[in-house]
Amino acid sequence: MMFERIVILTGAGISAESGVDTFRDRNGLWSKIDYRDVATPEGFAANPVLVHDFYNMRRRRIAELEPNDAHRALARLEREFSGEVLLVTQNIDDLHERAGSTNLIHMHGEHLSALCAACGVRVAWQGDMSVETPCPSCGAVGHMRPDVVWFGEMPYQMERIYTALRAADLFMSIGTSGNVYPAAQFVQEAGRSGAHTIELNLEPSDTFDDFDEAIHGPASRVVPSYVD
Ligand code: BJW
Repeated sequence: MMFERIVILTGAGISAESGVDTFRDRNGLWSKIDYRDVATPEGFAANPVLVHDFYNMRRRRIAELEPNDAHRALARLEREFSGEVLLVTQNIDDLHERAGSTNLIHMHGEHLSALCAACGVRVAWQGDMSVETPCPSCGAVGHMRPDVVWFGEMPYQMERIYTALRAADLFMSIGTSGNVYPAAQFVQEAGRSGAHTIELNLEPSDTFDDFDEAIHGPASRVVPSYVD
């Protein structure tokens, strides 16, 4: 099949073989900590220290990790493909960028970015954050938070994503359980507009039935083999 416009959705599974924790696997993050405590605005309001600790720990861990063959295969695809490739990741890690992808949307935010809840500014962020961290823009104290999208919040760049999904002729979903909306609906949106849809995941996801085709196995094997 010849394709011209590809949209790729990635989730935690693509980074699992690099050492990043997934969320809903047996030993995933949500088996160790209640998502309501660390991934909702209400959790942050109730216990910001816990939430900062959770993200500081993950920010430090991700800095030690490297992209794997699946990240590299997608960067290669973007570089060598004659049409358009848009990569939409739910991941907050920067492993796609470090592998070389450039046309990339972090729909659930980024671990290397901070958001000031007082003035709305988003700033690049490297080190730990705490309730005492002042906002570098407005100076307010106690309002800095990780620039990530929690449950109940609107993911980033939805208009651009839906426009690309409607124009796509191939939609690939890689390493995501299909549990979280609106990302879980992207396959239907792309399929309705005529795209061929394929799932590449360790196991059938919750939205497996919505795809035209599926290849199951570890991302570092199935992604390079499909893309190259
Ligand atoms: C491998 C592998 C290997 C392992 N190789 N594969 C109905 C409609 C619309 C919304 C809702 C709805 N019902 C409920 C909602 C609201 C809610 C929601 O979805 N709740 C569900 C629990 C039901 N959604 C929201 O609140 C979202 N906002 C929203 O909907 O706004 C309104 C809106 C409406 C309509 C249009 C637009 C907007 C916001 C969701 C925010 C999610 N935030 C988190 C945290 C981000 C920051 C952080 O990282 O801490 O995002 S939660 C977490 O889940 C994180 C992930 O990005 C996200 C998805 O997880 P992912 O990536 O799929 O990971 P896992 O662990 O679930 O799956 C890993 C997969 O990989 C597994 O299948 C493995 O098998 C596989 N795997 N190893 C290949 N080696």
